[in-house]
Amino acid sequence: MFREADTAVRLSEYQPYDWLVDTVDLDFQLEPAATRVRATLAMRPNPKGRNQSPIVLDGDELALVSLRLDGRVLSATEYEASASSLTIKNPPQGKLTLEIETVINPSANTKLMGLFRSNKIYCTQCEAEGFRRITYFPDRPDVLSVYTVRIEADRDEAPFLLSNGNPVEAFGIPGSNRHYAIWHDPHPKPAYLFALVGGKLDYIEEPFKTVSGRKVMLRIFVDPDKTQLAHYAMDALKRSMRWDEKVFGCEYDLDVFHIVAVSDFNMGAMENKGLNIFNDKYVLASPETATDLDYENIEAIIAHEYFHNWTGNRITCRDWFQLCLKEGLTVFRDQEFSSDERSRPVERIGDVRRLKSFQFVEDAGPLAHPVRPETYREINNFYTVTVYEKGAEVVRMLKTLLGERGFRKGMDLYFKRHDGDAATIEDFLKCFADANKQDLSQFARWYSQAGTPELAVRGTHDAKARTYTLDIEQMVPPTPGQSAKQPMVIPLKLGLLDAKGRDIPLKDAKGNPVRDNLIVLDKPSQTFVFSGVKEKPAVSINRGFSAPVKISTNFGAANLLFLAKYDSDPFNRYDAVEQLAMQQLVASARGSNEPPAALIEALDNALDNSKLDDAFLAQLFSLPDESDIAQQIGKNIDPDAILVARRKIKHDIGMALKEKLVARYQKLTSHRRYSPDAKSAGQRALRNACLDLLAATGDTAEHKRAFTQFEHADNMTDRMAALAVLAQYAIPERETALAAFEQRYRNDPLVLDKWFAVQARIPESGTLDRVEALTKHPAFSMTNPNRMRSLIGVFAANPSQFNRADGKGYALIADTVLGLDSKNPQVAARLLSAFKSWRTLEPGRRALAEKELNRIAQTPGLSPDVADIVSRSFA
Ligand code: 0A1
Ligand code: ZN
Repeated sequence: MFREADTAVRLSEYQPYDWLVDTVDLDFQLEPAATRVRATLAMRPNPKGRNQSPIVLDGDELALVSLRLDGRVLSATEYEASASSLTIKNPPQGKLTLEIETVINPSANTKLMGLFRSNKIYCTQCEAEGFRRITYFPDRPDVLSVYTVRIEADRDEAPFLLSNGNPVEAFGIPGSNRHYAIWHDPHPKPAYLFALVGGKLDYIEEPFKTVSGRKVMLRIFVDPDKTQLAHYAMDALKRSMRWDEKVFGCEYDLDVFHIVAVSDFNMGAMENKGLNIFNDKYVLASPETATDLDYENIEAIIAHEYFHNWTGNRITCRDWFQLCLKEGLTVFRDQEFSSDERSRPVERIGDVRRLKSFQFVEDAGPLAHPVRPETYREINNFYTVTVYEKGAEVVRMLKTLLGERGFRKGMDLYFKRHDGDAATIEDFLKCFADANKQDLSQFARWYSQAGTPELAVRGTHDAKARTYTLDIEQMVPPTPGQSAKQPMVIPLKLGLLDAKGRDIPLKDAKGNPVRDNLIVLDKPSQTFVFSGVKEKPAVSINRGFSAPVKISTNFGAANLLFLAKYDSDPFNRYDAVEQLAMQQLVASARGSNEPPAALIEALDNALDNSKLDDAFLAQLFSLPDESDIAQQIGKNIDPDAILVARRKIKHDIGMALKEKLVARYQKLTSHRRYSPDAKSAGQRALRNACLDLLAATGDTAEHKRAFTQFEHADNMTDRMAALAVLAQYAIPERETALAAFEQRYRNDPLVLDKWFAVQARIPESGTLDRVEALTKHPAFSMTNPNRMRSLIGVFAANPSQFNRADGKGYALIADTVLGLDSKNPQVAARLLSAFKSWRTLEPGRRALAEKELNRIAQTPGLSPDVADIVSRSFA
């Protein structure tokens, strides 16, 4: 049923590859169903490898057409070829040239890995192990080569032919309707960064001059009629390039930088050297079709892929266990970019919300794994929130511990020491240790120990001694394969507030100032004494979410309300409101009828505070999600009770603050032209948060308000927000609005995705039938990842409907996973991970979920991707 345990790949078994591949020459004859690939590899024995070894190359669904070594056709006894590997048994142990010819079928490639066609555009995806679906090759990130690529194709079918690096030449082929282009990438790279694109495209271009004065041409290629939608992405690209020069000293290193947007793509985007390929969702935008969140995501993903040019491409990973080396670091870099471009506190709140909503859940369930896993059976399943988001938090902690300058010194050394390398986490950490003369060996546990650390904090004030004492215990919960844990290094920023809400200068027991208001835990239990504290202070701990941990304290509810009103740290001020809401929601889900007085007081107070900006207030006014509440409850979860509790609290807030919310809604009604900038987006976010709470009062006039906004909106953000509000209520306006939306956008797949998603999210028992009916909609396609995720993926994340008490939600997802598995296992496996919290459910639902997981597990012929997730789900 599953792959045998011994097919697992282990970090501890890393061996360098026995051969070096100095250059790779690729020659593509593009044809929709039979593309011929000729690969010429200049190889020599790796001095760091074993002597006298055969050449073993990876393949995946490949058929060998011909094979030569140093120009000579090899006889059948000299090699062994299968769909998944090619072995040259006794190669000469010196420099040699291998010429390999394969034929592949891009049109039949539904896995969207290797060379495939999306909307008639040829394109590739090679990370992590897709290059082996193009030609036989040592498909591992520590084999670096210089690539030259010749692409030939029909001139009409594929007027544009692109690959990595710089263009060398492009000509028509006389006497035929074919043409070709040659590309050369001077930077040695692993095969996963190879890319090719061919098709009918159009582009926008802008020149860019790097700090040192080099001229680069930037181009974004899109479907021929979509160029006007690519300008925001271009703007984000130029800002990213400038920012990376300024903040990290990283300059671009080729003559061109190309981005191509395609509509069938498994992930968000891919950082192929000089030729980034994007899911078009993260390139195309106009006020009419994209929301503020879309603009924000486009900016962040354009930046992320661009930043990979240094963190990922110039310095790549030795093996896939080191994935966080490029991903955690690059997410940290894109988060910093967004913080500098927008509002730092608001970005931090958003990043932490996502971390807690998704990564904390992963870390608490059967799929938990370290930021750097030590074993895997399918690497595709490790592109996770833990590797990416927790990986970024670890880099952030490093910066907190070393300070701004110490961090930059470490990064500078990393770029200097490892440029051109395939590096490890040890290499990375050593740069920070060396540059700062610090021992980071205990800190390294963040990479090897899974699970979210839990802190129990007790504070005591001694009025006589004028001291405040914090006793802190840390515990890392057991996770699959890791029962006992070692103490972690945990940087906690904190503040003590006096009765007027002012920060008391922090001094240690000896009266010395506490640097950066930072304490560092590194033992199971520790005591910190602060002196000169006359009165019992309010305590603000883990400011800015300086460590990704869960904290329980004895500070009490009054402390929270105080922080909500006065904390100088914006993140903790937000977090105090969030905690007040959470306490209320959890109590209510457990049957309490206590009105949310403290929460309403905090929100009321915030509305009156003219110093708080709109985007920040919008965060305060958007309550924890149902799944966040479930996570807090932790076990025996009844999603219906949570839904009721959340609705009730929204109703109570809407009623209590009605006048102020109406006033704010009206004040924020703007007649200016739409602009996606952070300030305008913040105004819209707050206005739409007010609308949502007002509608929660159940007042028909408020539902009308939402419908009016829907009808008169001049931008997608406001239109979509109104539709999302209406969708929560079984009222005639909902169906009217949904029909109008469909009519208006029926030819725009990316916008219809929003329409699918808003319906899949409806928290009503009719949603299952609605979703099933929508799978028959002409615009829906099971094999397009964006469509699939918008409808089925969003349904799987609808807590009350996926977790229906009759188990039909689980059955729908299981059926979809099984139906999709043979076509696109990567997307199927990701959908299956919706079951990751099944053990926390109340017994009835738990049994139903388990039944579906068993049904999947017992299905013969599962892909490695789905087999891996389903087997680990039982941990
Ligand atoms: N390196 C990309 C993520 C990515 C990974 C695998 C893919 O295969 C389908 C595609 C993209 C990033 O971090 O953006
Ligand atoms: Zn990335």
